[in-house]
Amino acid sequence: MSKPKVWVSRPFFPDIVDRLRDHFDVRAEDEERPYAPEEIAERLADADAAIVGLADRIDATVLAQAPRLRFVANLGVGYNNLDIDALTEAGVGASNTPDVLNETVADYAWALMLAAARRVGEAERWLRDGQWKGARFEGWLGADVHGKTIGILGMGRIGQAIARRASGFRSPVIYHNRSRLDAAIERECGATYVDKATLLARADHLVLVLPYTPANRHSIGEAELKAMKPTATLTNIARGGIVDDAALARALAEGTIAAAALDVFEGEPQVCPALLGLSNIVLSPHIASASRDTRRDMAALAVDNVLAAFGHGPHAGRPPTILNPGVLADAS
Ligand code: 8YV
Repeated sequence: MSKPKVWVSRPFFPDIVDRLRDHFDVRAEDEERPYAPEEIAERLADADAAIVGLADRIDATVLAQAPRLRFVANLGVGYNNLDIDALTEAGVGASNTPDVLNETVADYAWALMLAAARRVGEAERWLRDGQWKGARFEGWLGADVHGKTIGILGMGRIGQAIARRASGFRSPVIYHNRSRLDAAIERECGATYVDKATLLARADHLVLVLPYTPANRHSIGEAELKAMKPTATLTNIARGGIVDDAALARALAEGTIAAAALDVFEGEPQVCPALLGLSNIVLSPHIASASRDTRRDMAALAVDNVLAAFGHGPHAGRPPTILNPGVLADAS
């Protein structure tokens, strides 16, 4: 009997992809690029499973052309590229990669927050540019992070990991989230719940960790930036589109807030040109989860989900991080 087919939409750790080969006929791309919907549909036409990334949109139109598809594993915790309702409707299971990246992403949120506050990127560019001619006692003044109020918008598991790190900096943490955390978790993270207006007004360093939904688009725009302290920094490691990038560029140019750091952009890999011209912003190409160990863990989790969905591996029959488990119940 021929093996089921799995499409792997980007190259990653060959030893991890190889774990699929005993059970699947693997079609793995050897180039990482965004695929047009027609290209995805063409690749899924005879696929039973797929491992995709955030640039690969799987929606009802694609699914209508993928009659054999039973499972899609997303290489990321955020899954706004997947239409979960359409997948469920089509009887296709879907998984993401939660938890394995929490600590790595939290480390990076602090790296960006510190870099924005202490002007690391700007100072490095200046030095490399040969401009360091002598010391200036009053040069390069940035903002402290220790002892300052850290604000977190979106308090899931990554937000909580960011909050826990604040105790070493003796920084109080305030947060806002759709739903308030249990008191025990608040205590463990040292975080105090506030409404969004208070969060914006009181945070010295605001970090965004919201999942992307259409309702969250431009959660931080002109009005929210104006509500922040002029000395504050803003860090976005969540999703492009949560911040109105054009409004942020204006706010940074006009001194509405002091500095920002973005790892994600609306329409990435395109970056709002107005941001590129500013010195008081740190920009990185969506790398918050990119430590060697964590990217391997994410890849392994995606592979485990696919294997499990087809009855293989230690989780046979129970994909460990399935997003729509009802699909399996319906299939059994
Ligand atoms: C990406 C992320 O998955 O997990 C997420 O939601 O945004 C990242 O970890 C990563 O950039 C791989 O595309």
